[in-house]
Amino acid sequence: MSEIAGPAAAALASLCPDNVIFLQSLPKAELHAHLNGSIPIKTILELAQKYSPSSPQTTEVADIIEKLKSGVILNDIFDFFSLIYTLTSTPDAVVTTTRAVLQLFLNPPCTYLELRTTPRATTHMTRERYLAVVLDEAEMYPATQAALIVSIDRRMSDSDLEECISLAIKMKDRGRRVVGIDVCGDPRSGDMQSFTQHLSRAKGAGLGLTVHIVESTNNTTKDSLALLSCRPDRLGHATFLSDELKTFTESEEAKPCIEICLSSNLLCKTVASLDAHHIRYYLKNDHPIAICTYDALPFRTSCLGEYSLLLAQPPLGLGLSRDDVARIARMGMDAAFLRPRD
Ligand code: 6MZ
Repeated sequence: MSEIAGPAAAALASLCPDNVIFLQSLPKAELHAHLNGSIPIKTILELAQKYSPSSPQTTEVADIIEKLKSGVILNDIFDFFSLIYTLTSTPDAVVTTTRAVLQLFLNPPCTYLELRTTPRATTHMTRERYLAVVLDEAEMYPATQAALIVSIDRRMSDSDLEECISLAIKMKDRGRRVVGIDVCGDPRSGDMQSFTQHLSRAKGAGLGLTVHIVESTNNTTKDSLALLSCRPDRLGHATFLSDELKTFTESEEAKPCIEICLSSNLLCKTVASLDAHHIRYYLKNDHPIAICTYDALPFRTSCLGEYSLLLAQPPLGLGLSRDDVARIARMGMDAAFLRPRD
């Protein structure tokens, strides 16, 4: 497992060995992890070397990794993804990254992983090939351990959306382990109204739906309402949920589970402190939540690290009881699209 740093590492280091064993022993689901945001440091450095030892990309990756190791937060995460994409444009590189990420999460402490990724066409592969390669790796694990969510990016055109949703449905219908659709990407882009017909089609075909929603102050209420109108099963972040959006979310018969990513919120400063974190609101209101890593690479975290933030005493953690942490872990398992315990 790649070493962690930042708030998650500090919380984990503050726990007594007994509490670490307790967290390790809890059945835990990782439901919000982006494949290309979760590549272990060792793997990304190897990929950079393989790409070309003396290329500017290799030097840039090495520089960024050094910065991440010393606790620097990336100013533009999308520039970072563009760089990663250069290194992972072949089927072989996708095999390497997927295998490494699955190992990262599924060597304990994580019990079940719903990995998400955006089907990417390059000069070396089609979107279909990309998805098939990722699925081949995920399906080496039992269905009770690993499944795939197909991400669609807010910047996608109508025809890209059509292609990605059709691929996800086709794969699922062929018995491949695609369990849901995610809407992700830069919240400043895209018109979510034009996404709704595609999302409804995916839901109608039996796929789960999760959407990034109000993760920053850049999201518009119009876009959020359009996404909520598709009745997502889960919501990514929901950090800046207005009263209007809260009413919408809480009136649902089955309340959508909120995917909470504590380290990312602290590091990106979308919450001022753990004390002010919206997780407290959801816990108080008995609203289902799941604890997730999001992008383990730039946020230097892990599943165990995120759970440590629940149990550690303030100011390093939320100071929750073991019973509360066990309840939260159960909520995460219950929110899985594949329902691994069924
Ligand atoms: C917004 C993010 C993200 O799909 O290529 N993604 N979108 N904000 C973030 N963090 C603050 N982290 C990841 O993984 C990378 C893609 O996931 C989304 C972006 O669309 C990014 O291109 P995959 O595996």
